[in-house]
Amino acid sequence: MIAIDVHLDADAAATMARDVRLGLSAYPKELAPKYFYDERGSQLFEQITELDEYYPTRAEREILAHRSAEILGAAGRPGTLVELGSGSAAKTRHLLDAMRDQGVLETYVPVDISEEITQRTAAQLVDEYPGLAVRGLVCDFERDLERIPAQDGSRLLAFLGGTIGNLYPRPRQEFLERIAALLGPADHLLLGTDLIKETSRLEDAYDDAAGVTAEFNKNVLAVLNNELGADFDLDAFEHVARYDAEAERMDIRLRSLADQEVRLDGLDLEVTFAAGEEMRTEISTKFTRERLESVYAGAGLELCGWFTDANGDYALSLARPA
Ligand code: SAH
Ligand code: AVI
Repeated sequence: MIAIDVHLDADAAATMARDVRLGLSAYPKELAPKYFYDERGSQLFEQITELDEYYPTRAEREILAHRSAEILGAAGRPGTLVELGSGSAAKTRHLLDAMRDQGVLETYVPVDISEEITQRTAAQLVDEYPGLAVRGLVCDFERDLERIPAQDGSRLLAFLGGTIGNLYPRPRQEFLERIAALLGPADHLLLGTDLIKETSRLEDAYDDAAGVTAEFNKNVLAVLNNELGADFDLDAFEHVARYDAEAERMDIRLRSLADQEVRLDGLDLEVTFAAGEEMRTEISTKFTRERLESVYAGAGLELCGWFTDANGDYALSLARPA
C-alpha cells in the first residue's frame, strides 16, 4: 500500500550547486530554506514544533483537532489528501481521522524534499490507517508540483505549517497559480498561514531560549559541508531573527563572527565573510485575512473557508479555483 517516487536525482544536485553558487556570490549572501531539511534538519524542526516559544504548530493543531470534520465538509468530503511539505504529518492525523470517520479515506500523497522522514511517515501511516494507500513523492515541490498524480474523485491539497510563508512574493504567486491550475473543479487547497502579531512574540518564536532554532539555522551550513564539500565552521556564525514590519515577515540570518574564508570543494569556490556580515537563510511571512484574500485573487483562487485558533494567532484557509 506504499509507493514512494523519489525525484532527487542528478538534476537536483546540480540545482543545489547552482543555487548555492549564486547565493554565496550575491550581495547580500543568501541560501534557500529548502536546504535546511536533511535528516538532522528535519529532526531539529520537529524539536522546534515542541518549543514553548513556537506557537504556530500548537495553534494549527488546535484548529485541526477541533475543526477537521467541518473543514472536510466544506471541501466536499474528499477521498484523497495531498500534502505539500508533509514532514512527519503529525497534525495531518486529525484530517485523516476525520476522513476515516466520514468513511471517505482512500489515498494520502505526502510530498516532501526529505526522503527519510517521508519513508518513515508513510510506514507509520499504513499501520495506523488500515487500507490507506500512500503514494508519496520525494521531490522539490516547487520544481516537481505537476508530478502529483491525478486521482479519481475530489482531492484536498493541504499545505500546512506556514511553509508558504517561506516563499518570496513572486515565487509564491507563481506557485499558487500552479496549484490553481492543478486543482479540478471539486478540489480544494487547505493553506496554513501564521498571522501578524506583536513583534516580541514573533521574534521569540524564531529565537528560542534553548537555542534549537539557532541550531536548525546553522544546520544549513552542515548540509553544505556534507553535500558540497564545504568547510564552514558552525561556531563561527551566530543566529539572527528579526521581524521586518514593512515586509511583514521574519528575516532569519547567519552572522559571521569573524573575518573568514570558506572553501566549497564541490563548487571549486572560495567565499569570504567579513566580521558582522549577515547571510539570509529564510524568510517567514506573516499574513492577515485581507492580505491572503488578495494573494489568492492574484493567483486565480478564491477564499471559501477561514478557521483560526481561539487566540487568533494562526489561520487555516480553504480556497478553490476562482
Ligand atoms: N508540514 C509539517 C512540516 C513543516 S516543515 C508541519 O506543519 O509541521 C517544512 C517541510 O517542508 C519540511 O518537512 C521540509 O522537508 C519540506 N520542504 C521545505 N521546502 C521544500 C521543497 N522545496 N520541496 C519539498 N519539500 C520541502
Ligand atoms: C517550515 N516553516 C514554516 C517554519 C517557519 O516557521 O517559517 C520554519 C522555521 N524556521 C525557523 N523556525 C521554524
